[in-house]
Amino acid sequence: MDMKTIIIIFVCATFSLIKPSLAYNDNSTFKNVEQKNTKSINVHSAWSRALPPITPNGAVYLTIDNNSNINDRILAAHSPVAKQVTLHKSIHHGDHLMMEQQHFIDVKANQSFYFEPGGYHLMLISLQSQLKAGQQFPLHLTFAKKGNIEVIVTVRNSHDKNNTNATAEHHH
Ligand SMILES: [Cu+2]
Repeated sequence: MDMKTIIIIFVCATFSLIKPSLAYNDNSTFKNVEQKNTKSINVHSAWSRALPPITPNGAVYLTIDNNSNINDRILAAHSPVAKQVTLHKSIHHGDHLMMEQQHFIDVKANQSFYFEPGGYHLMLISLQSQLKAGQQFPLHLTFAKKGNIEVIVTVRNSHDKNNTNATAEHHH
């Protein structure tokens, strides 16, 4: 493992040290992003697992269909339920399941990209309140070309049958 890899790998438990009282980022980064090709990318099937009280972090899973002929890239994500939302990939390092932060994620032309348990996910850092089953909240994705897309995330219990992609549990 080279030095660069060591630097970008971290465990999300680190974030439990961040006080939730810190103000979360405002949406000022959205203002410079133009809205283009509004029908070319479809974000759907967004869900998050219901969590016990005082759980510091959560994760969002969703599907992105890039129906255009243009490669695009996710640069950032935001949600009012968390202080910060980061792009993560779960990786196996020996016996350990770790999470590697991604600075961006490519969503190639005419392809779908899946955020799902055990793989890529959107990490909700420092939740502002408990995520309860049945609740819904907005999440904004910032794409390099498409601009901002808002998706509504539904909170589900982990035993719900709809969580069919839950092949690997992943602790935060
Ligand atoms: Cu993570």
